[in-house]
Amino acid sequence: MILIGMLDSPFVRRVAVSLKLLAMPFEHKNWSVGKDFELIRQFNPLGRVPTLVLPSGESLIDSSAILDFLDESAGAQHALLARSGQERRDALRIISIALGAAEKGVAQLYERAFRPEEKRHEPWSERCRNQMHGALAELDRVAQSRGEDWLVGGRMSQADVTAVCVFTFLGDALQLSQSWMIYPGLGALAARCEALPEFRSTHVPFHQPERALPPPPRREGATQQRPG
Ligand SMILES: N[C@@H](CCC(=O)N[C@@H](CS)C(=O)NCC(=O)O)C(=O)O
Repeated sequence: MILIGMLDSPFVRRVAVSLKLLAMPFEHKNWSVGKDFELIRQFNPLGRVPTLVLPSGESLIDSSAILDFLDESAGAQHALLARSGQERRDALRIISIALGAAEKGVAQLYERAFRPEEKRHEPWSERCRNQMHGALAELDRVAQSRGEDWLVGGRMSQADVTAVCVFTFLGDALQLSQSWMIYPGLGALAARCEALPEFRSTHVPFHQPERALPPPPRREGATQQRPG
């Protein structure tokens, strides 16, 4: 299997961590949604990551669909998400809140990365920031209520993987240096997970994506953007 996308994306990373937890070997293509947009579009008409290419050549699109396939392949005993019942509902609630926080974080980043300065709209970014913090506060409340336990059930699940990938991403990408103090429950869970080899080997520094749109006219003395 080939996993397409940079690991600084929480969506890509939660798939990479899951592949490793499920002991499924894969090749990784570290392609950027900025500079490698056209290459990614050959496998995913949306030009988004993660995309998982199966040995048959079939491309799976969207992290949730990919994880669904991985769980099905792993079998119910190893799957990272319960198949039914309260545990599944609780995990899906946490995962949806975490993915929502990630989307709101990405929206803030793209406002900076893909929009010229004069077209940025601060009230929109402010709304995204509030939504992101609302989601993180709820995840933190759940984490604190679980104490030393995993977020759902008696073992690590997709809820933990996704919540931690998102929390670490937002801390790195939006420089939320205080995030471990503001969200101590999530911080403790992240510390526990990030120490594991599956997380350590997939943690990379955040790179701002390079704009995939036509570049703006060059200004005298303008500094060059780092490739994403
Ligand atoms: N719902 C998607 C979200 C994936 C996503 O937003 N990926 C970002 C990278 S962090 C992306 O591909 N951005 C490029 C774009 O949307 O144009 C998933 O869970 O896979």
